Amino acid sequence: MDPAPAVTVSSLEVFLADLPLRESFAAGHGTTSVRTVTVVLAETDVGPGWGECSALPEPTYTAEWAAGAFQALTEAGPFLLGRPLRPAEAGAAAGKAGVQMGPMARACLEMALLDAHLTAADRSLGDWLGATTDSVPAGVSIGLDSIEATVDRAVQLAEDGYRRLKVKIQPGHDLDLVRAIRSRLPEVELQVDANGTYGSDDVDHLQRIVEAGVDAVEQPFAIDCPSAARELIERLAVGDRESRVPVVADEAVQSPADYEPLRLAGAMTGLSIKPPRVGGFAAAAELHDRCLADRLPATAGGMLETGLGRHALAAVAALPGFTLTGDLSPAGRWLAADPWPDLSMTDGRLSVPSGPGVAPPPDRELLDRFVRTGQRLQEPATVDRSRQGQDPFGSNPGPSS
Ligand code: OSB
Ligand code: MG
Repeated sequence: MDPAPAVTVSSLEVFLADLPLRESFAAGHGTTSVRTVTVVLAETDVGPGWGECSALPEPTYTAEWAAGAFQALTEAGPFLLGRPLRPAEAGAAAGKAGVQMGPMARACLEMALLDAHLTAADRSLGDWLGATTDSVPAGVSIGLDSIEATVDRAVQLAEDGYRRLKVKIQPGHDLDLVRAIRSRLPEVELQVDANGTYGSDDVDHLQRIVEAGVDAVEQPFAIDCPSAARELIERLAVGDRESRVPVVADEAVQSPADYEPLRLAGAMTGLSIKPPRVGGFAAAAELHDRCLADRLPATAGGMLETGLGRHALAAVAALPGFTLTGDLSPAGRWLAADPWPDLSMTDGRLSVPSGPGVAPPPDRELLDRFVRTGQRLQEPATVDRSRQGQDPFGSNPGPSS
């Protein structure tokens, strides 16, 4: 992966859109009922590029949320216009100018600038990243629900062709659920994701859950509980290394800098790489390379993205270190309406996008229909720091329609 060249942004549009979900998605960290999402359109010297910010509607999963990211990106905009910026450095450039953004907002800027560059260069994201396959096995996440409903859903999704199911668990809703799924689906690759809801007293119990037939455990313990993760990993260290059930870090790794301390503490034996959570594609590729060097299995994690983010995820998942099946389902698994073209699934696999850029552009009319608010930042920009602290939506002109 060569560093993408700098592009110069002439205008940045930031949108906050409320996309309908097919069903609520409940997890240990909270419930998402409408997929409010922040997206940007950067007009650059080489053409337009789109970026998606994966922050959820509320700050439940990590500290970022969609409307906060909307404000951060809107405030960052004026500092980004009219000068050459490498995609992976745009967020840091805004930070130096005094607008600090979380990893998901920074990743959104990187995606938009990289999309502009790759589209102009007629190159796909997978090609730029160094993808080694043209299709990836499909995996799907299942939110918290009753045992009966979850088992029915699991059976249906396995029939649809999904190779891996990732089931959300939380204390009091775990062992019986895993046993019920296993009795109906003895062969399926089964992962559980607790979103950090267990504590250091739960190591025995988690071991029992794993022994009921789980192939990977994602973020069982709270981020500030690495010693419990280490203890569980020690319990699971039986047999040869390759066949051990990995304890996968998700929320615990929010930048490449989080990786080495956690690995050295013996607190992770697998990593969910979500480009937005770790600050973008360059950061995700760096983490991927470390996983490969350390023989730590990686999985490509989803964030209930639109087709744009899902195109990106499928490209990232085509790197060779992703040996655990990821959250690789089409956006339509969650979204009832989506301005972006979706991925399609054939025989339990998704093709890695091969078209130019990150994804094809959205249907603007459909996007406008769901946009709650939008801001267009254009040169010559007057940087007015006194705007800080004001209601970011107060003087909003709304979407163009
Ligand atoms: O913990 O992996 C998670 C979605 C939103 C926030 C956190 C998580 C998830 C998922 C992935 O489980 C669902 C998907 O995008 O398919
Ligand atoms: Mg997770």
